[in-house]
Amino acid sequence: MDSTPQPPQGSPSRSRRPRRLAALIALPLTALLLSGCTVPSFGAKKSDTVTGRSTYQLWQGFSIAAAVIGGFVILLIVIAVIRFRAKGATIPRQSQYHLPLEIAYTIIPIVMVFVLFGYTVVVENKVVAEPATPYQVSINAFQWGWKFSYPGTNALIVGHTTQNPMMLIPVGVPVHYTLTSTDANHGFYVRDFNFSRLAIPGIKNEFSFQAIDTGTFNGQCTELCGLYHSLMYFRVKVVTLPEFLAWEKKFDTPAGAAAAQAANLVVEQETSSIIPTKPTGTTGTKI
Ligand SMILES: [Cu+2]
Repeated sequence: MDSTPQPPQGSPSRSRRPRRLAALIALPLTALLLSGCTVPSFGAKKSDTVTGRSTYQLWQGFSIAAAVIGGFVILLIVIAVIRFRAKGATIPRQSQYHLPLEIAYTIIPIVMVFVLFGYTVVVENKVVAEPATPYQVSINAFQWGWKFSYPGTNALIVGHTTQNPMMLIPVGVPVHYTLTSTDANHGFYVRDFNFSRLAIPGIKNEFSFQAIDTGTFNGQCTELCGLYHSLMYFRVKVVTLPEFLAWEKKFDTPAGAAAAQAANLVVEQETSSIIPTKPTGTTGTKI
């Protein structure tokens, strides 16, 4: 007769335990890998503007908080599943109406929501702050293009479906923007700036941001606004302040004024068209 002690029925043998533990660890790690989650950015861009970086840090904080809380909840579930799994007909000790515990799990989430809300308000206030600055850009969205004008100067950039316009701004100084729409709702979005605002007919949206690095960044319309919405691209070129001022001055010459006039004509043609036709050729002002 075999006298080897047998493990109790329903509990894994000693040799199976390490494998089960490895599977338990591997499962969430595999899910994390398959999700394509990048650390420490959590899929966001670091941003090339001062306020965009605040938004990025807020996103990181939210993601870390969510990971910690999610991990804690999963841990509790796994402990409950393993420790209190069915062992015959015995029901585990019930602990409902445990007042201190119920107070704790009501108050702790409320505190967490207030903390996250507080951090959000601080960052929102930074994003919507309007520092005094002499550098201004008026952005007008239309079906299907963008017009960037610079109040107090003759500088003007217009582009549409066949020609993506380039908005020029200086680095290291805050720039104030007003955003309007001529016809439908449009979305002004620059991914590298972590920034998006709606352009709504009859509404003047205002905001500011300060670019950190020079370079060229892609932007696009993010609000489905009609037939050629998918072609409403633009670029933002960040240059040094002397370069920016020299560029603005170019528009003070007769040639610059003529280019601006031609650019305005493009907007009139585009917005007066009732039946949309895809424009051809290269009109508009390029730098
Ligand atoms: Cu659009």
